[in-house]
Amino acid sequence: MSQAFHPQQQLPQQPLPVARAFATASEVIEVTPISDGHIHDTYRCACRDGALSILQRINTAVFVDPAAVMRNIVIVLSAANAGHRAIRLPALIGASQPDAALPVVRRPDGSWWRMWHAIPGAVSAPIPARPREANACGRGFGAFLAFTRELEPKRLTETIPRFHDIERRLGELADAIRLDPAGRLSGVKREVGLVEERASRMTSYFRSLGRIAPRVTHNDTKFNNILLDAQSGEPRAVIDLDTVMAGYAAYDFGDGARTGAATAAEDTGEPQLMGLNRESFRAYADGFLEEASLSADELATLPQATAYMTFIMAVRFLTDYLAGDRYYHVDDPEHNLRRARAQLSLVLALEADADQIRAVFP
Ligand code: GN1
Ligand code: MG
Repeated sequence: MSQAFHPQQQLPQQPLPVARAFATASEVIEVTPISDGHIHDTYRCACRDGALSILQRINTAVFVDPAAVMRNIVIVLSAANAGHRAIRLPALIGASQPDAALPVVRRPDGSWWRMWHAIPGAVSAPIPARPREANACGRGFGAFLAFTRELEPKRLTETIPRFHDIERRLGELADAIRLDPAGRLSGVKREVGLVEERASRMTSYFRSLGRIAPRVTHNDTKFNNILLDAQSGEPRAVIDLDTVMAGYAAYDFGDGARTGAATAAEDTGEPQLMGLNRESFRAYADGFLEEASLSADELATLPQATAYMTFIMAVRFLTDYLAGDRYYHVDDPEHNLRRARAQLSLVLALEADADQIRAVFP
């Protein structure tokens, strides 16, 4: 186990009593941890009537204004209930004794918890994905953008400021390099060099996005944030609404392709196996464009979007590695380094495939 610092872990909480403070139709009888996400603590809850729900302790070190996160989600869900959507969103279960306007349970130790209905028969897509799953993923995230089109981005709070702004992320990397708080810099000279060589190009790309009107985007379109129907493989639901806020279509397109058209997992220990599955990429892009109906200006940003999102994740993982694993959950002390290396391998592969990528777009 790593010695990573996770502020939440200092205050162990029993999830079962918290789960029972939500208004489930019948009593929660079993709570099991799920280790999928990198941010929150997540549990699957089984109820006496057989229903399943998902309990999450919100990571308030990452989301310092959890009320704003929940307000954003409530706005997005009520817009979803109002209609025009081809994609389902998960539904929240409120507290049985709501102490506030928000569907959360707050504990005296300062922790914030929320609960979702599980979506029966829906599964996350495997990684690496086959073209068919990549296409479903593209359609699902594309449909999400089509649905949020009507939502005014100013209604949502920017819960993590400058989330996909590479200038912010490069600044944080520079701080980590200067301070080297965990004494890990000497082992990552090559990775730092790869980042530095690309920094100004990525910054120009980011600045060019500023010429487009922001819209409401999901901002965390990792492949496992879409659920597919276990039988038909059709996109069923888009989950993880924490970072839904103003952004650009390029963010959602790029992060979905980063994870859904890659040949290996985000944290593969064999970065030489990481690359672009061209067939999955084409299938993903076709699905996304079929549903999203983007403007010509937005379309023009997509060929570089996957490399941009992959690069920003490389920078963030490398920064967290240098910082001593303070942000992402890690399985071991090398985990963030594996993630950073795998993402950098993918950046190199995307550069090598730039012509083929460009040819996918109209
Ligand atoms: C985090 O919540 P999760 O695990 O889907 C992160 C994303 C990264 C992702 C990398 C709030 O996403 O930005 O792309 O890890 N979320 C936050 O796997 O930082
Ligand atoms: Mg997330």
